[in-house]
Amino acid sequence: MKAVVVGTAGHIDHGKSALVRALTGTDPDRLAEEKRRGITIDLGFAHLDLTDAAGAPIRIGFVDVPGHERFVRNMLAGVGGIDLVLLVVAADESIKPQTREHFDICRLLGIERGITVLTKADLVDAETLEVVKMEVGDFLKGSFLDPTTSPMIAVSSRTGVGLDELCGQLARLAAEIPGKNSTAVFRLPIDRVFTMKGFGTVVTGTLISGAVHKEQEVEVHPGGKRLRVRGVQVHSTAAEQAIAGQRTALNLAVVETSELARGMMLTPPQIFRPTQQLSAWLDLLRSARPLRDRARVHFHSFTAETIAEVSLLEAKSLQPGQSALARLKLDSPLLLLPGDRFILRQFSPVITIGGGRVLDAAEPPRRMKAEERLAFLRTVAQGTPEEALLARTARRGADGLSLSDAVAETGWQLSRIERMAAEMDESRRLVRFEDRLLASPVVESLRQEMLAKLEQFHKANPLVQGISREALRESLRLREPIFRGVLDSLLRESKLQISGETIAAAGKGVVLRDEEAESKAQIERAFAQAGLKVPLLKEVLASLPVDKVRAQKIVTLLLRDRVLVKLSDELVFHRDALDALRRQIAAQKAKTPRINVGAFKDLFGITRKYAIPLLEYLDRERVTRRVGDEREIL
Ligand SMILES: Nc1nc2c(ncn2[C@@H]2O[C@H](COP(=O)(O)OP(=O)(O)OP(=O)(O)O)[C@@H](O)[C@H]2O)c(=O)[nH]1
Ligand SMILES: [Mg+2]
Repeated sequence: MKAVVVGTAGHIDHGKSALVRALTGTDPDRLAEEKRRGITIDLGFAHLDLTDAAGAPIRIGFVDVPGHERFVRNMLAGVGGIDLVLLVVAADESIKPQTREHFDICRLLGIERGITVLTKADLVDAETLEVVKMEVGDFLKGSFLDPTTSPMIAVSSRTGVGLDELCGQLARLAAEIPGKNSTAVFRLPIDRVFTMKGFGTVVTGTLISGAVHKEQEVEVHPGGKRLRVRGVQVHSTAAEQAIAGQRTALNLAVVETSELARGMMLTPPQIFRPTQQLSAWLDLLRSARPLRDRARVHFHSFTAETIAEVSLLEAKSLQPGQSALARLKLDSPLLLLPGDRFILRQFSPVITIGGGRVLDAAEPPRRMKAEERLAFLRTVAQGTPEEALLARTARRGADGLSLSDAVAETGWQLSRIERMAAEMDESRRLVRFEDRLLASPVVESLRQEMLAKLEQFHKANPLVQGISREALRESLRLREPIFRGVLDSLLRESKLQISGETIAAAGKGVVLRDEEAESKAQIERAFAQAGLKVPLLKEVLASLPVDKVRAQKIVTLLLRDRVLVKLSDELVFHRDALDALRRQIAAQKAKTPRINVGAFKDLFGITRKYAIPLLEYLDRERVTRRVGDEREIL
């Protein structure tokens, strides 16, 4: 059965409670003090079953609010979840201060549908009724209750006049109301806590989103306490579950009533965290005084209230009738989500001055610049849900937005976020890497960065086949799933290659190995064949198939391994050639124990340029010893 929640609104004594009783048979004023004083103090509840034009049943849950100016905060706790309002104006009094204030509150909360009910019609003559109708019609012009688009009905709760017409309009409007958001995670703002004999602790509220089941575990915000739902009642009837839009009572296991209070919110466990900082779109009423930056105000949202400090993000003050982006710092933490409406009341004297809509209640990334934050908030305020999700993803940069954070930031169900992400992945606006979402431009720059890192590595380490996976990940400072995702995307496009734990740029690793091995062999060969008549090092390097830097590296490696031996900046010999030299010199000793430079040159067929460094080398190696102009062979 479709369920719709209807709230009353209007000045004190204008007949709101009498109207609810006349419609439902239930007196919403349940407190002894209310009955004694004849006024409503706290919220009252009743329900009525109607059928729509097609004959389908509709259950109307009423939330009756107090009109007294001192109890506006109770009124605010009641109107948060309503679908439709009955703006009650007594025909014998017309518009009064709380008519205006309650009406302002309804507009600020974004309530879209309602009926204007002129009560106590039995107390005025037809002419007076017409005047009041005109007056009220003027007052409502251009609003969601404009009499040209929404009904205005004169009734008498005493005589019953107009009640049938009212029920007809209620059924018609209720049928028009779209089903509440059941694609969102369940949230129940608590409006009453009491003990029921034989049951224990019971909380009630208007379920603003999702569904809550019997035996489900719930979390209380703030505080984080976990409780089990022992029983569910919908509009006073036991049920297996309650769904968005229904007046809901939950019987909670093992909890003292003192641990729960109006203003707390129930949700599924381990999803949300209450916040003390939020960004919002603010609307200041025309009747309000200009709101200055840093003003302290009373903040009301659903059944909760606290004190907030307003930081205006675009100007030093906000003029009456204007709207602006703002950041609110709350005195106590509340669970709020984008789209939630709130009311602001002046600190003192306490009157309603404005309201607004939450845009973001998540901890914003620190590195965001002020103008980036404003752009983000504008996108969230005006964009489609897809654009908002994309903006939330983009602001997390290379960290990405985890799916669980996406749920916590939006209150949307995981399945909805996954579906949206899949569509946007398809249209290349974002990329999903395991449980994280990244904006496409971010992924593209990570891909470029990874390729640049590889290039850099190859340049600095020409002899190494590739960088180790871990070193590459650390140099990019990426989370594992994102690193893996970027790596895979480049691998799929053959922009890099992986062998075991080693990663190389495309072509680089393998080609590098071949070219270098080849070059190394070529150098060795060149020097081995040259014997002592070695070519100039720079000539050998120039003839190699690798660039100069890498050629130099290969030489360094050969020198380190003592395959080549360097005797001067220009002269490098192969180890075998030098060994042969030593053997020949040793053999020479038998013939002449001494040798001079000239004889040495002739013996090996080399020039002085080679002979001197070679003899000096032999001296160092203690193969020969210099004696005057000659060498003694040792
Ligand atoms: N004659 C007449 N009296 C009415 C009618 N409706 C309400 N009353 C009387 O007006 C007085 C106030 O009615 P309530 O229904 O308590 O008014 P209310 O708007 O709920 O007041 P608060 O909740 O305190 O803001 C009561 O004495 C009612 O009997 C009506 O249609 N005709
Ligand atoms: Mg009342």
